[in-house]
Order: sequence, then C-alpha cells, then structure tokens
Amino acid sequence: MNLEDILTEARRDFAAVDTLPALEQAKARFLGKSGAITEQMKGLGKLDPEQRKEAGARINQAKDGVEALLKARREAIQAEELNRQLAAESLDVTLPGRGAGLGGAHPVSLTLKRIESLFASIGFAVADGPEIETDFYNFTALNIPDNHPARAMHDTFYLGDGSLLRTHTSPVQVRYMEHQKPPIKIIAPGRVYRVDSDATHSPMFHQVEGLWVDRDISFAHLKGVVQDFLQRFFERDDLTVRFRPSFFPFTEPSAEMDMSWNGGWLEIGGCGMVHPNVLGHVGIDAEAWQGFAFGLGVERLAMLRYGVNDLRLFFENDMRFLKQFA
Ligand code: 2NM
Repeated sequence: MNLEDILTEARRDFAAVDTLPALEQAKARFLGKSGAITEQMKGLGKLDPEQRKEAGARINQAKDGVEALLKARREAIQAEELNRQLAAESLDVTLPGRGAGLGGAHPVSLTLKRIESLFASIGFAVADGPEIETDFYNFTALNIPDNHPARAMHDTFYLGDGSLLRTHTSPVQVRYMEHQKPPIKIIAPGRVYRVDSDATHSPMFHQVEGLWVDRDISFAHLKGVVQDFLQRFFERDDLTVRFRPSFFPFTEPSAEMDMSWNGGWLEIGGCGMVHPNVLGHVGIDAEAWQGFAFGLGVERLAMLRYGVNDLRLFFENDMRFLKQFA
C-alpha cells in the first residue's frame, strides 16, 4: 500500500468509529506492531542508503499525518461524548415544579383541638407537663405508694435512670395543683405510654383528663360537665351518661363512665372525687376544697366520632387514611 492510500484509509477508518476504544483499535492497524506504517518502516532495510533516507522521510511524514488525523478524531470523539453527557444530564429549570402537596392535621390532633375548644367554652384551662416523669408525680402523689399492686396495673415504661414515661396525664394535674391555689378548672390532654400493644392497645395513646377543684364540688357537677361535653362532642342532645362504681387509688368514690350509644351503653372513661390524700400531697385542705377528676381516651373518642374501626389506623400514617381528614 502506498503512503497516499494509507492516509486515505486512516482518514476513512478514523471517521468510521465513534468511541475511544474503537479508535485505539483503528490506530493499531496503522501504527501498531504490524500496522501499515510500521510495515513501511520495516521495508526500509531493503533499500540502499540514498533511497532509504528519502523514503524514511516520506514515511515519517505519513506517520505524522496519521497521528494528526488520530489526534483530531480523538478530540472530536471526546467532545461528542462530553456533549452527549451534558445533554443527558441537562435539566430544564424553566419547567413548572410539581407543587407542594397540601397536608392536613391528623385526626387525633383534630379531636384534641375539638376537646380543648369544647372545655374552654365552659371555663377549663389547658395544662400540660413532661411526658418523662418521676415515680413521685406519676404514682406516689396520686396515692399509689411503693410496691402497691396498682403500679403493676399500669404497665409502665421505665427509663433506667429512675424516670418513666407517664402512664396517664394525672401528673400534669398534680404539678398544676402544687403551684396554683383553688379554684382549679383544667383539662390535661396529651400523650401517655403503657407497655401494651395489640389490636386495641397502642403503647402510646392520648388521654384527656379533667379536674375541677372548688368549694362544694360534687359528683353532680362531674356528671353535668361530662354529659354536656359528650353531647356537644358527638352533636347528640339525647346522649346520657351513667356511672358504675369502680376503684382508683387517686379518687374516692370512683366510677366508670358509660354513655348511651345506639340503644346500648359504651364505656368511655373513668372518674371520681379527688382523694383527700392527693389533695394533701399538694397542700390543698381537703376539708375546705373538693374536686372531681375524670379521664377519657382520645383515640376512642376519635374512632366513635369518625367511624374508624381499627385503632392501628391512627398510628400507621397511611396517606389513604389520613387524606380523608384533610
Ligand atoms: C381517671 C379516672 C379517675 C384523675 C385524677 C387526677 C388527679 F390528679 F387530680 F388526682 N387526675 N385524673 C383521674 C381520676 C383519672 O382516668 C381514667
């Protein structure tokens, strides 16, 4: 092959490839160990010195030509690859965004808000306090002494350092009574924790407890407050409540509360007159003051109001469920 043809062929072969590895293979056909240029070099030995010098110069010139073609093609391929990459990675910053999804309050939060506003309308303030509590506020101050079997009833999460997750919101009321003189009229809504987890129990759930301490507060006031609340909460004027005798260490007497529901009765919470020992712990004279207290389950109220049949739906955070409350 003459040098002219080699250059023509190199130009054509280099133009035919469009990747760097393929270009390297094409290069070998001209500059490799048995490439066309290399073969030309090998032929020089057969020439006499005069011809060899001249032929050598022409071969070197052709070699420079091939290398120049190679360099130009290599740079072109690199530029093409860069352009391809830039095109693939490009993004159109002028495209409209997807838009922010509109969220909504969780049904338990909606229920807490409704509870707070209904109690606020009859003069109850909202109190809160720590979810990590001491043994004293969660138990002792509530007339549940050390080693009392009532502590086992509460399935407490202990935190190792002697603190615990509150099992009810009563410690909020204890702390409030420590610092506020009667009359006291508060609700304490919030998270509470118990070692309990199955279809109808969550280890974290919400309670709202109410407390009204004043002179001559009686069970009749308790019944009036709770019945009025439930009637307004469920928007049912004919709703009634009844009490069944029960026991809590922090109230005496104590009762379970039922409300009328679809022709029957549904247990809805517990209540009682605050035990004189509890008032004593916070320095309130039980001869001069009486109080009632009650506790309601917030998820229970939310399930009944919204017709939710499985407690676990409140904690799974499935968007198909939550969207229905937006
Ligand atoms: C209930 C049932 C009965 C209650 C008692 C107190 C406090 F702190 F005043 F003593 N707060 N809440 C109470 C009483 C809670 O829940 C089922």
